[in-house]
This record gives sequence, structure tokens and C-alpha cells, in this order.
Amino acid sequence: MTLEDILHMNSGSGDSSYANNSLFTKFVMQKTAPFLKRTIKGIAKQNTFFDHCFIFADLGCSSGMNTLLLASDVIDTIHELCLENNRQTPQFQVCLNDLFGNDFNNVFKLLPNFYKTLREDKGDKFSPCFVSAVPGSFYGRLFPDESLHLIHSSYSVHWLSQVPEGVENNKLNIYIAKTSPPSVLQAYGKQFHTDFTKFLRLRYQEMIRGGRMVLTLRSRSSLDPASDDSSSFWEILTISLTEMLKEGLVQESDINSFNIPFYFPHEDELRNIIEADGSFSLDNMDVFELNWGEQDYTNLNEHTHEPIHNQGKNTARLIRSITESLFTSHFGNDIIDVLFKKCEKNAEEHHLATRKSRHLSVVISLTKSE
Ligand code: SAH
Ligand code: EXU
Repeated sequence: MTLEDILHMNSGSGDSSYANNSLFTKFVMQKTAPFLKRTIKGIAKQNTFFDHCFIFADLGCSSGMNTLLLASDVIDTIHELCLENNRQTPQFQVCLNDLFGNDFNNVFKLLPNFYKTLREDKGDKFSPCFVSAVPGSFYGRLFPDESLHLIHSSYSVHWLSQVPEGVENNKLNIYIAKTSPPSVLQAYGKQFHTDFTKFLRLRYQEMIRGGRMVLTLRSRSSLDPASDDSSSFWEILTISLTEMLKEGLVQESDINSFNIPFYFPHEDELRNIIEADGSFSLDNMDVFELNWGEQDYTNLNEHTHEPIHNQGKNTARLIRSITESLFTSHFGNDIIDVLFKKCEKNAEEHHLATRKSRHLSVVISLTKSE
């Protein structure tokens, strides 16, 4: 089985579904919305872009409230621009992409309401919008040649196409950690370099001349993993797995051979890859930090509307909604409940009680090269 057959965020709308744990990434999208708006305004200078049908894609859209939020943001911005300039709004084609295992059905259920709201909001200025799903990996071709005006992706392109080769000596760590040997960092960096370059070249083929991309990824503040403190989420998993090893619930060899296939690049790494490849030029970049653990994202008290402090539970649920498919396919189903119960306890005791979990993100805006 390859990663693209295995990986998916948790489906449905239960406690540990991604749909129910995507408030943090909603904040990320709100934070990057002005950036996206500026990019679309830049596009508007290219007159022909809004002539007939504006085609855009969200790569790694997942399933939940955020999935259609992006579509609304783009359509609203273009609407405003067209009103300002006294021109007719184009039709829209919205292409929602994610891997084959994504819960697209959950998104489809939200569509009637999405179309209805659009019609109500826009009134007689409404122009048709066609939403379609495009399942497949963004490390392969997804769209016909020169067909897209805009590509957006949030919190997805840090996912690699596979676990890097040469990370077997990462021992009990499951991602780059302070105790990882330098070769592990290099292997992860190299895999990201290969994958991101491929991503840029594929999108170059699929975009119209002058087309733009806005990508948001997790990032690292330092090139040196030892001085980077952004990985505490994955440390919670490592601590929990190590406890299970001591209790004889998992095997050491199984932990040694498990590593998570994502990589959070430093801004300089992104810049270097984009420049070296040349398919796109980098127009804009912004690095920002949001702290997980500052507020409670899921539970508000029904009566007082004050947050209920349930950090351990919420942290464990979020980590579970993202990583469960990887753990199930490697360790089997039996360990899952115990693992995330331990995560809940460890999130409370070891981490969130003593320090915040910093999440650094980077957003970039790119234009297709001539
Ligand atoms: N954009 C949403 C969801 C982010 S979750 C938000 O901001 O909330 C990250 C998504 O990226 C997951 O749904 C995962 O399945 C998807 N993803 C990871 N690798 C991918 C690939 N190679 N091709 C397409 N989607 C991928
Ligand atoms: C995500 C994260 C995260 C969050 N990574 N996703 C989707 C992700 O891929 C790597 O760290 N959603 O809320 N966080 C924190």
C-alpha cells in the first residue's frame, strides 16, 4: 500500500473527526485571507481572467467547514472586484482535491446549503458556480493542461509523497526530534525538496499563463531541529508510544519503523526550492505563529459561553483526527484507543500544563513564470 492509499483525515462528524477538529486551521485561513485577497486583486489586472469562467482549485481540501470556506472567500472577493469595476461576474468552477480516502460525501452534503446561501447573498448578481471533486494525489497530474486560474492549499503541502528513505535510525522518534541523528533531518529535507519541486512542475503545466498559487504550510523557526520547539504535538505521541512499549503493548521494531510523512520547511528552504526550480516566481511570503492551547477551540459552556478547559482531550482529539489512519495501517486497530487515551493524559501533564504549543506557519503567493 502506498501513502496515497492510506492517508486520510478522520471522516464523518464525530468527536475525533477532522470536521470536528478543524477550528485551528479555520483560524489559519482567517489569518491568510487578506493575503489571498491581495493575490486575487493582482490577478484582476489580467483582464481576461474574469471574462467567462474562473476556475480554481483547493488542494488537500479535506472535509469539514473549512472546505467550502475557501470557495466562499474567493467568490466574494471576485464579486466585490467586479462590482467595483462595473463588470459582470464570471461563472465559477471550484475543484476540490484530496486523496482517494477523503470523506468527499461529507462535503457534498454541505453543497445544497452552500449554493442556496450563494444565491441569496448575491441576488440578481448571482452567476453560476459549479463545485466538483477531484480525488487523487497532488504529486501527480490532477487537471488538464493550462486550465486553472488560481490554486489554493492550506495545511496540506507539508505532507510528503512517502516516508523518506533512510530514517530507520530515528529510533523511538516518529518525526524530526531533538534526539534524531542528523541523517534523519537530511532525509526529511531531501524528500521535501524532491516532492515540492515535483509539485511546482506539475502545477506549472496545469495553470493558465499568469496563474497564481497561494499555499500555506506548517513551518520551522530554525534550521536546527535541536533548537526548534514546534514539534511538541508529535512528542506527545512519542512519549505515549514509549509508555506502551514499556507496558508490552507495542513492539520496539514497530515504533522504529514508524515515521510520519510530513515536513515543515524553514522559509529559506522554500525560497531556495522555488528559485532553483523556476516554474513560479515568489511574489510574497509571510511567516506567522499561532499558539495551540491558548484558548479552547471546541467546547464553550452552554450557559456562560466561557471555554471549558479541556486541553488534554482537545489536543488528543486533534492529533487523532490527523494521524489515526497512519497508526491504524502500521500498528493495527487494537492500540488506537489506548494510544490516544495516553496522549490525552500526556498532553495535560507534560506539555500544555507547562508551555504552549507553538505552531509556525508560512504563507506564500506564487505566479506562474512566463
Ligand atoms: N485545507 C484543510 C484541510 C487540511 S488537512 C484545512 O485547512 O483545514 C490536510 C489534507 O491534505 C488532508 O485531508 C490530506 O488528505 C491532504 N493531503 C495530504 N497529502 C495529499 C496529497 N498528496 N494529495 C492530495 N491531498 C493530500
Ligand atoms: C493540522 C495540523 C498540523 C491542525 N498538521 N493539519 C491538517 C496538519 O496536517 C501537520 O499540524 N491541522 O490543526 N494542525 C495543528
